[in-house]
Amino acid sequence: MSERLVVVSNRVAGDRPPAGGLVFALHDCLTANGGVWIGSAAETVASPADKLHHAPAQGYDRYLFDLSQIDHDRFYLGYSNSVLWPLCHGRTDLMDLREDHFNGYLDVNARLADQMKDVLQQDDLIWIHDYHFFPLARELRKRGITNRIGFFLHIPFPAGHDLLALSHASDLIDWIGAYDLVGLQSERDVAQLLQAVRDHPETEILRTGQLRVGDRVVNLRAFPIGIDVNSFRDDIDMSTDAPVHLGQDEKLVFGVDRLDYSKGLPQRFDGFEHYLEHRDADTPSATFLQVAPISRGEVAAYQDIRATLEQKAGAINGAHGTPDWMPIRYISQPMVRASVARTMRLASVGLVTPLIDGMNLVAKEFVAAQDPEDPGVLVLSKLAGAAEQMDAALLVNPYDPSQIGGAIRTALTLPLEERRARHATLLAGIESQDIHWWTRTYLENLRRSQMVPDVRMTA
Ligand code: GDG
Repeated sequence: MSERLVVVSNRVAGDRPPAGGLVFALHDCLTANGGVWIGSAAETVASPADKLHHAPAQGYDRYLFDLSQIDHDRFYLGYSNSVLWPLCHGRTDLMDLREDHFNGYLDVNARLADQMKDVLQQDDLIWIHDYHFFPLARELRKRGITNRIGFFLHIPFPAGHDLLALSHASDLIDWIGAYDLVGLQSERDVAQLLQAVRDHPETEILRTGQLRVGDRVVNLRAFPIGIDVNSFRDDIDMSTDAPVHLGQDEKLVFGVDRLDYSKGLPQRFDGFEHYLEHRDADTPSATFLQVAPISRGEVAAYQDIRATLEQKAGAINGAHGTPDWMPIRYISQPMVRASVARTMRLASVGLVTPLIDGMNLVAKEFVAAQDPEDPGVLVLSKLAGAAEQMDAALLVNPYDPSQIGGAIRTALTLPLEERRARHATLLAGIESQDIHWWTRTYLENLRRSQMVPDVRMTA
C-alpha cells in the first residue's frame, strides 16, 4: 500500500476557499497530493457521534469529529485557550487551571484517537498540528498505532520557569515523547524545549540532537512557517476602489492582527502616540489603521483587551485629533483578504509588534504585498519568531513605546534606496522559505525520521 498523508488540525477548510494562514497551506498541500484531513465540526452537537463523519473535499478526504458544548468549553475554550495558549505566550497570570478542563482536554484527545483508528492505514504518514492535540500521538500509541507521527507547534514553546506553573508539565514532555518528529517555529522554541527536556528526569538529549523520552527517540527541529507569496500578491486587486482614503501627503501606518493579548496592541497604540507627541515640522503626517477582528470572544481576557483598545483609541484621538482628522482608525470587524493585501500595498509602514509570537504571518504578507520599486517599511518585534529570519526589518522591543514611536518616524523618513535594499533582502527570504518549502521540508524530515517501536506500549 502506498503512503498517504493524514493531517489533523482543530480547524479544517470548509467548502468555500480557505481564509488564509495555516488552513490555506494545508488545503493547498492536500489538494496537490491527496490524503486525509481530520478536524472538528464547525458546530457543536448535543450528543457527539462515536465515529468520524466523512465529508469528502475536492482532491482529498475530509473527516470531522463532533464536539459537545461541554467539550467546546473544556477542551477548546478551557484547557487549550485558557491554559496552554497563555502558558506558551508567557502569560501564566491568565491561566485558568481547572481539573475538569484538563480532563475534558484528555477526553477529546482519547476519543479522537479511538475514532482515527478506524480510518488509519498501515503506511499513513500522520501530521498533527498545534497545542489542541499535544497528547494525541500518545493516545494513538496506546491503541497500537506504530505509524510515523509528526507534530508541529504553531505557537511558542513555553519558557522553563513558566512551565512550573503547569500542574501537568511532566505530562507535556511525555506526550511529546510519543512523536517521531516535533517541529517548532524558531530556534528560540527549540532551545526552550531542550531546556524543558533537561529539567525532566526521564529524558535526555542525545549527541545526535535527538531527544530520548522514556524508550522512544524523538527528532526535533525548527521549521519556520512561510506564506504562499504569489497567491498573496494575486490577492492585491487594484481594480476596485482603494479600501482606505487618506488626505493629501498623508501616509498610512497599518496593523492587522487577530485581537489577542499576545499581539502587543496596547503598547503599539502607545507607540503611535509617542510618534504623534514627538512630531516636528519635518515628520511626515501619518494615520494609523489597526484592524483587529475579535477572536475567542467568550474568554474574559479577550474581552478585557478589547475594552483597553477601545479606551486607548478614544483617548488618543481625543487628545491628538482635529475636526477633520483622526490619527487612529481602529476596527474590530474582519477585513476581506483582498482588502488586507491592498491596504498593505498602500501602507508606508507595517506595524507587527507582538509581545511574543510563534512566527507571525502578517510580517511576511506585508513584505509580499509591497511594490519593490517603492516599498513600505516593516517594523517588527524582536520577539516574533519571524524576527529570526527577517532582521532586515526595523526590529523593536514591543514593550517599549518609545522604540515603536521612533521606528515609525525612521520608517517614514527612510531614503528610497535603503527601503528598496531592505525590502529586497526580506522578499528573497520569504520567497526561498515559503509555504511550499515548509510543507516539503517538514514531510521529508518526517519520512526520514527513524521508526522506533514504542517498547512500553507494545511489550
Ligand atoms: C498562529 C501563531 C503563526 C488577520 N486579521 C484579518 C486577517 N488576518 C490574517 C492575517 C494572517 C492570519 O490572519 C494571522 O496569522 P498570524 O501568523 O499573524 O497569527 P495567529 O493567528 O496567531 O497564528 C502564529 C501562525 O499560527 C501560523 O503558524 O505564524 O505565530 O500564533 O494571515 O493576514 N485576514 C483577513 N481579515 C482580517 O481582518 N482576511
